[in-house]
Amino acid sequence: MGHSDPHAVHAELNDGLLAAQAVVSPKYLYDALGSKLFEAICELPEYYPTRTEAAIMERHLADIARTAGHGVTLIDLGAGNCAKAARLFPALQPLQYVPVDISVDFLRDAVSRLRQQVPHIKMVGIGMDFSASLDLPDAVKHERRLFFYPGSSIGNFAPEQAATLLRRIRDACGPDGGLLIGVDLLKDRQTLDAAYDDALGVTAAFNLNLLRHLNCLVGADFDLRDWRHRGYFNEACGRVEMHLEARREAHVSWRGGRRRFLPGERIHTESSYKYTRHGFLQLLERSGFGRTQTWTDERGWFMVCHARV
Ligand code: AVI
Repeated sequence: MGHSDPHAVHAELNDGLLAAQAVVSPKYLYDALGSKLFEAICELPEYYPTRTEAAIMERHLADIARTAGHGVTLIDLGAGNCAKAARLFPALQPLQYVPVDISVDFLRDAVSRLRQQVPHIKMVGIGMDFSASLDLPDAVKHERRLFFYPGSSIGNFAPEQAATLLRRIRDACGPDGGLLIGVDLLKDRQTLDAAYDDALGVTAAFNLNLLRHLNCLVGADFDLRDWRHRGYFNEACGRVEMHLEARREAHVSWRGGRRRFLPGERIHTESSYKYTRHGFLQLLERSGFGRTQTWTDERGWFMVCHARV
């Protein structure tokens, strides 16, 4: 397992914090505590994507496995606790499992637990920021590859960046490989607002924890009590947005920089794009995928899609 380059991390965060509209990439939401808070979000009644996707996968598992093909190397992008991929194992019977995640310690624990439960599947955990590069180790390169990108994490990229990542996946999966991806679909505002601003405040804690992570990554001195969570659907942009909003004037410094935030000023921490079925299939096509198959739930809230070149 590896680590992201600390200089690149510092440069990216410094630029984002100093931008006219301050912005921090959502990948920094996932330190060890952030990954645990995200697990808790997935249990919330308001956060429908995880359970809706799981229900689609469970209901259509045999069909999905038949479409994707057995005996593949399963490359799990943003694997987290590896639970979603593990549910595919019985039907898919992968030869090799390669979980990839930026949160290295969290991944290491998950992989060592999973190894004990499923000792017959070879596992290679990779700590990597795959939004920057998908350069996989040689051991992983030669088998038939199925990329697995569930949870609508693709929605956390703007459509152009999403197309870049999808093209990178297409190049890495080769002519006989494929991509199994979960995508959240556009729906009513009330449902979306509640999913990203839950009554218990877990999403607020998840968002605010980003500031703790920044304190640690770049030696910043954010006081979490100066900030509040905002999460809502921006219909014009077809995305849910998360921001951290200054409750009062806040002076923040970090290694190599500082900034004064005025009351009400925001740091944009995440966008979560929602697609129509047609819109996402077009994005796949633009990214070089030709043959696609989709599965959805009765309400049409979420879509699971298999795509090959
Ligand atoms: C990981 N990702 C797809 C989640 C989402 O829905 O955009 C992250 C999340 N943010 C707030 N709640 C969940």
